[in-house]
Amino acid sequence: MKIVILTGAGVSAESGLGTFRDKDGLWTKYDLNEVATPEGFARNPALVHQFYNARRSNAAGAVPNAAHDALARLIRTRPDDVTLITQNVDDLHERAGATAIHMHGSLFTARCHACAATWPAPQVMTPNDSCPECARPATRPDVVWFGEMPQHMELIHDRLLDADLFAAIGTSGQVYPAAGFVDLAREAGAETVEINLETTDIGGQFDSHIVGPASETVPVWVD
Ligand code: BV8
Repeated sequence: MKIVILTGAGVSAESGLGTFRDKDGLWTKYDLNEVATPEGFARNPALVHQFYNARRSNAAGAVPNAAHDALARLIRTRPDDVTLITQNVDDLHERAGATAIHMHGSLFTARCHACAATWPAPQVMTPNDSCPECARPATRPDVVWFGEMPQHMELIHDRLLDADLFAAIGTSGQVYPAAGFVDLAREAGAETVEINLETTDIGGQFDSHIVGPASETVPVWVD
């Protein structure tokens, strides 16, 4: 049985990392147009680096929770059946021992927007850092901003169309194309389950719902 899992910020919430759209979420503190778009970066790279430096530091200090551990356990026991896709840019799935497809990139990778080279991100990035490949002062966090193409979409598309079971864990279903993955999975005839604190705006697309905090619901669902 082929299982495709999509995670969002809710899976890292109990590790102390902020979500985006919950009460006092990140988008209530920052204007996403200023810190999560190429235009915002062009206008004020220092603000964008400050936003991601703070999140990189929080993520580095966070610890995977029982949901990350349970997903890593599932992948370890069924490596050929499970595809884990995450919208998150933290590395908690990896630190729990799972391999995840990062469709929105990673806080821990830097990229050169001149030559597209990538390298492990330093703890603190500034607009004056120069690219280790081409030496131009053109570095950015390797994350996918609004208006940019998410990463690994072909692979993701193939896995969704081959899914027998699709689970969306801790995501509000507000951001595309991730919010449309459940439709692709349903097209493939997959059974679909939404695991969240609440039923989301796309909740009607799922066959079933498991409501509760991921650190409690995911280990039970996995086992
Ligand atoms: C693109 C950057 C095209 C990294 C982010 C239709 C089709 C295609 C595109 C669009 C479309 N309509 C609109 C668009 C444009 C746009 C979009 O979707 N806009 C929205 C706002 C309407 N999409 C894009 O721009 C995407 N790009 O489409 O490109 C293209 C094509 C060709 C060539 C070029 C371009 C790019 C989208 C990626 C944007 N980058 N972030 C970062 O800073 O992290 S998105 C941002 O939202 C985050 O990255 C996050 O990954 C994403 C989704 O958020 P969630 O993870 O769901 O978090 P949220 O806070 O919303 O929800 C948390 C959930 O957890 C809640 O449901 C809560 O109940 C639950 N929860 C909380 N605690 C717990 C819990 N659950 C369980 N347990 C708990 N304890």
